[in-house]
Amino acid sequence: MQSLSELTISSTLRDRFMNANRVLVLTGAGVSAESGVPTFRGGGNTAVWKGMPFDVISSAQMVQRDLPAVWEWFDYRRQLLSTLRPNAAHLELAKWQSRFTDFKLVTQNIDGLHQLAGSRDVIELHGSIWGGRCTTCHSRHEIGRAGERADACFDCGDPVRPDVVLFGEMLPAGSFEAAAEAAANCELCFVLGTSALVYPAAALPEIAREAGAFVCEVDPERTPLSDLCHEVLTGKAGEVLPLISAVAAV
Ligand code: BJW
Repeated sequence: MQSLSELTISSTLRDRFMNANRVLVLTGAGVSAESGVPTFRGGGNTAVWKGMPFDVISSAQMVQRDLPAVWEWFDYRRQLLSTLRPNAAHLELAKWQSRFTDFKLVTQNIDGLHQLAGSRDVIELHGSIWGGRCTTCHSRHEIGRAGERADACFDCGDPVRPDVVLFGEMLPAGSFEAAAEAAANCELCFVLGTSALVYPAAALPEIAREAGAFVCEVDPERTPLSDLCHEVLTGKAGEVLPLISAVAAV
């Protein structure tokens, strides 16, 4: 990884950043890493819970087979999250929303840290850890910061599961469509802290690029999207984003 002092923000990116009206940002787990939230992948590692890889415990099959175990994993992560704060990347993105005429923040993260930093109208493609939904009637149940949650649905009494999107499950109605429309219409697209392995989220920068947007990735590691990007800034989001703002302020 380049050191921050070696990182060059091109004059093209600076000009695009200064002049863009329509900006789309796609974030992934790496944006919350500096807050202390573990990523799923990266550095050759895979997140594991009690010996189970995350894609086993965070799967639709596990919800069917052992819902209490799934809740245990999500309760543990909510407890951790309740002690964590937004980092410099979340705070910078919250500032960007008033900088551009049309700013859309799309996240794969379920942690709610963008909203805690002050971002509004965030499109949460993979749901929220702060919600549950009924396995039968799909009623939604908010989970408070203190962690209190219902095991049984208030409406029909059937089991409640985490309101997140697991592999093979559909994204929340309309969320990808809204994100894809923003991608097709943006002039500048940032891809931040995602391994870009999970679809359909990883298709958004492809849509933006195809529609003529300038695409910039910020990540300490290269990803399958790096070659598609006009600019790749190798570094941590919490360090690089403030630098982009600073360069554009000069
Ligand atoms: C830093 C950093 C720092 C570190 N600063 N960066 C097309 C092709 C192939 C497959 C499919 C396809 N379309 C659909 C699929 C199937 C599947 C899929 O994509 N599979 C692939 C993995 C092969 N997709 C789905 O199933 C999706 N549903 C769907 O498509 O429905 C339609 C459908 C239904 C039925 C049949 C067919 C179609 C749903 C995907 C749901 C993903 N869910 C999870 C779990 C959520 C719950 C939980 O949290 O437990 O979402 S999986 C996990 O991965 C989580 C994340 O949101 C997601 C993405 O991970 P992300 O954010 O990229 O994190 P990491 O850890 O992978 O990467 C971190 C990055 O940060 C790294 O690059 C680091 O270097 C970097 N980093 N520090 C900046 N400081």
